[in-house]
Amino acid sequence: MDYYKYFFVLSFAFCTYQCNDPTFQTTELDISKDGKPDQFLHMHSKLKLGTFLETDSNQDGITDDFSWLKADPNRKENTMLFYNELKTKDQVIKQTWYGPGNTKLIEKTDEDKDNYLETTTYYNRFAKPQITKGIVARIEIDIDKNDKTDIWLYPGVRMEKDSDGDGVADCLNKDIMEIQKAFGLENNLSSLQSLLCSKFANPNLSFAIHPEQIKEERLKAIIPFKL
Ligand SMILES: [Ca+2]
Ligand SMILES: [Ca+2]
Ligand SMILES: [Ca+2]
Ligand SMILES: [Ca+2]
Repeated sequence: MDYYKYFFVLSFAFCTYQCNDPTFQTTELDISKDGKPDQFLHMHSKLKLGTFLETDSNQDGITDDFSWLKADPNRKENTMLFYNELKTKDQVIKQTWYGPGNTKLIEKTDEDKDNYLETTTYYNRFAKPQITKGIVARIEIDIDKNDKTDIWLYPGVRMEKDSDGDGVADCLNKDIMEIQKAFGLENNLSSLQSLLCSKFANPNLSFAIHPEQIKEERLKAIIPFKL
C-alpha cells in the first residue's frame, strides 16, 4: 500500500506544481457539445504536451474523472496514459494504473460503496485499449479492510480464500457456477465470503501462493503478486 501513498504524494505535488506554474496552460473542450466546457487539458506551454486531463463526465459542473498522461494534441494516437481516478461526491471510487501501450495493469474499486477500495483487479497482457473481454487475470478482495487479501478470484477457474486471517490463501472452491452467481449479486462481497471452501491438501497447488503454477496465459497477470 505504501506504493499507492507514494504515488499520490507525487501526483498531488505534481498537480499543485503545474497548477501554480505559469508555464502550464489549460485548454477547455466541450465534449458534450452543450456550449459549456466539460474537459480541461492542462498543457505544458513550452513542450506543448498535455499532462493532466480533468473531465466532468456527468455534466453536473464538477470534474470527476482525472487522468495523468502525456498527450500531444496533434498526435492523439500517441497519448500515453499513466493513471486515472474516478470520483463521486469527493470520494474516490476507482483508480486505474496503466503500463506501456496504455495496457491496464491494476484497477482498484469500491464495490460495496463504503469508501474503501477493497477490490483490486489485476490484468493480463491482453488488456489493451478497447479490449474488454478476457483481460482479467485475477481479482483480489480485502473484505475486512486490513490491507491483507481475503479472496482471490481466477475468472472461470477457481476462488481461493484466506480462512484464518493470516493473509495467506489456505482453501479452494472450484464450483465456477456458484462463484459466478455470488460475484454477480449486489452483496457480492459477503456472498463470496460465505461460499464453502476446502482446505488445500497441498498449499503448493495455490495460485495465490505460487502464481508460477499458472499455465493459462489469460490468468497470468502482468503483476503476479499483490502490490
Ligand atoms: Ca461531474
Ligand atoms: Ca469498499
Ligand atoms: Ca483482509
Ligand atoms: Ca490463511
